[in-house]
Amino acid sequence: MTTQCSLLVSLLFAAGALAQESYTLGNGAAPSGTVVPNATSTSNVTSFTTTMDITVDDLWNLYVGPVEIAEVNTTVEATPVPSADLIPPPPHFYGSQYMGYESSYESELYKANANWSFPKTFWWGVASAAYQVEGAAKDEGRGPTIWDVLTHRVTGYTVANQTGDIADNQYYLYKQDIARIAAIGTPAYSFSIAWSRIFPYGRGPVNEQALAHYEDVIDTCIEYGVEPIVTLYHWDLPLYLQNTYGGWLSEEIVDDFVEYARVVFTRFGSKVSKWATVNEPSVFCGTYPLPAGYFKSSSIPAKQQPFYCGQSVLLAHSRAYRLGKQLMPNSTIFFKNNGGYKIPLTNSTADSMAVQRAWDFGEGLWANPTFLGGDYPASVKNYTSTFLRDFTAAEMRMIDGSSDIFAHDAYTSQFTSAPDIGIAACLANSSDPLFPTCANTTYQYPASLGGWDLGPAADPGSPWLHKATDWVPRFLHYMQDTWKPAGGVAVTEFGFGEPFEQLKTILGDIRSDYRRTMYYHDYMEAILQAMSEGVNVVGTLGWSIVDNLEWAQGYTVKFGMQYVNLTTQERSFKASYFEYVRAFQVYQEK
Ligand code: GBH
Repeated sequence: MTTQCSLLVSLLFAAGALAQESYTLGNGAAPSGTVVPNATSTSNVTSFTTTMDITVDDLWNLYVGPVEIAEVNTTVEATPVPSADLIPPPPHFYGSQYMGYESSYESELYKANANWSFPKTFWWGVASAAYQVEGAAKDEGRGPTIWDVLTHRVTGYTVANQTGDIADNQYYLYKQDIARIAAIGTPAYSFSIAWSRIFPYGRGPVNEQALAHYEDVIDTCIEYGVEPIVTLYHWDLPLYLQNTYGGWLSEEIVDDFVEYARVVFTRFGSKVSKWATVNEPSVFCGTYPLPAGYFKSSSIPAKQQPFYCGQSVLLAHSRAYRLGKQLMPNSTIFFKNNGGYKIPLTNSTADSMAVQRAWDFGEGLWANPTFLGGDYPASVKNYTSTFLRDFTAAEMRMIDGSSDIFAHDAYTSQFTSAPDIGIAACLANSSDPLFPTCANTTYQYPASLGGWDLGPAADPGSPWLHKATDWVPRFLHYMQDTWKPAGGVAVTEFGFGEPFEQLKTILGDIRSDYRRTMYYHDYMEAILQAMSEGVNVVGTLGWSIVDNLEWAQGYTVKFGMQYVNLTTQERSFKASYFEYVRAFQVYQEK
């Protein structure tokens, strides 16, 4: 790309050298014109602010530095999946019963549960996200994102400073990945598009090469009979937008996001009918404030930043939704919410109040505006109205009803309770670590009940995740009863980080992922049960198609239903993948 964009920068020079980590970005008044930063040594720290024209290469060089390059860096054609790769584990290998079967031992008693079924229209598949699987960090015009900076520059942000530079190299290996999931019988693949591939600066010039790339990913899915489900934003914010106006902290992002959505919807709208705008706003808004010193700084108090982000997200999502429905009237458009089922730790009034606050500041922050009238839950509003502007009546109308389904990344559950000091005392102290939610969580029963985990723990690198599938039917009822989504509930991510999987060296051991298999087995039963009780569950997406960059955990926690040998990039199906597929083989109407 030869185009340049202007960036307003404050450069801070430390004595002796231009340490790339040491500059800060500010928003002071700036002289215009191009000023080339000059790194001559001075005895004092000085700073100046300027506007300079900056190329995508400049962005990489200044803010990220060199990236690793994969050996394979052109698109690879698929080869047939060997039939030996598609042999499921022996039936009783796990000691588990087939779903809903009355006995796992006597074959004549194998009988599916007559009350359970998935309708033909139920959609299901596996999921991924661009930065976690693609690699090809700088290739074909991709602009840097905040995650390139976090992984490359912020020491210790990820385990062993691991990056997504190469990851699973899916940018070049997608044909094989799609062929494999088709071969095992997966009808849908949910992936995200990297905003900074389409718009290297997040705004401005469009990169046709990236559009052509994703077009081929989509066409390849269709060719293999796999429905493409596309997410526009899975946390990989174009760096330029962060450094120009603070990214999601500014409502300026709304126009840029909607323009990005317009380009992608227009290009792919005839081929893709299920779209997620944003993935898990609680999580990416929760990453604000970003680490100091690497990005444009903000004067917004730290605890308020996630809510400024949230305001922008609700506006950006709902406007993109309205545009999407105009361009693609038959599409299903939604955002992906996230959070665990909140179980009151005790039956005290304080704990049930804490549970409500946890729903409000977790799912409700996004779901109440979207499904219940356009505004925040009262407890949230009570806090945010002290610093955020109100939505206008027109904005509330735009936000209300802006999701066709309730899409939830519903991995786990947690016990929820009032803070030890009480909710009122927590609310009175804005520096309390639990403020402003003022609810505590734990994964253990109280000591009086033995202190047991509510279910088996995932890898210690994912302490937030326990297998809590017993609670899934209630969770699904809760979502339907609370937010009453017209188009039903979809579990758009669920999965399990098999404990210590990264330590295993024998492929057979890795593939025999007992706990993850049990997780999928029991989770699918829980969904079938909830459906038989009247919950309108419409789809599921298992996380993940392959082991990938687990954000701060790097490659040390594995969520893949396929193992990836990161040296050879070879993939292998794990037992859990077969178990997930089997739920549909047994229960989906033909
Ligand atoms: C999903 O989030 C993501 O969409 C996906 O990218 C990711 O790979 C997958 O989960 C597996 O983790 O470490 O205690 O601060 C799931 C919801 C919310 C779970 C944030 C981890 C951090 C908890 N995530 N949470 S903690």
